[in-house]
Amino acid sequence: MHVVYPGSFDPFTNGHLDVVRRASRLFDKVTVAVLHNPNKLSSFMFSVGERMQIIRASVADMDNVEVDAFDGLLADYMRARGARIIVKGLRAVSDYEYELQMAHLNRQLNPEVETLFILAATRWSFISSSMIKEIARHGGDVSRFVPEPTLKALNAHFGRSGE
Ligand code: COD
Repeated sequence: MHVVYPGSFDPFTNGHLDVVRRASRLFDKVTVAVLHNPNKLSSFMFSVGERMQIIRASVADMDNVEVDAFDGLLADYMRARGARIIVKGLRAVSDYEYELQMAHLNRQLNPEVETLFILAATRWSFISSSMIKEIARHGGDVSRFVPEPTLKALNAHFGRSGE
């Protein structure tokens, strides 16, 4: 079965990587779908191309994982790809309300689609992309929270050597 794991991934963290790995063990094919937000007001740190590159390098050891980009509605992207399962990660109750709303709306927009939730690994359940950016922005060490390609990209973004 083909599943789609959508997100902003700005940037890709060990929490995201863990969800991809768990999904890749459960399903035949996993598409990591990166939100391409053409809205110029969007505050993504990394371009969609950079985010895709980081993810591709991070998931290179998993044969059944591909990386793609989408814009517009996820429900339409699912239709276009002929995929019926959205995979999401859940960290805490606070994620649940937002994810529940999106899952119901996506089902309304595309009744063929089901959303499945994978529980975050305990050790990564407190990580979010926004916290990683904040720590990195202030010079903190995020190396244990993100894959190597993300670390390199953050160092490059902030003009650090990465040593
Ligand atoms: N451990 C496990 N899972 C995690 C972790 C972690 N540490 N951190 C994040 N996750 C999960 C999130 O819960 C989420 O499921 C996924 O990983 C991606 O997270 P983010 O933060 O990178 O991505 P989001 O939440 O900003 O992505 C939102 C979407 C892009 C999925 C959403 O905005 C969307 O579908 N947009 C398209 C427009 C659309 O269709 N809108 C209507 C929806 S009803």
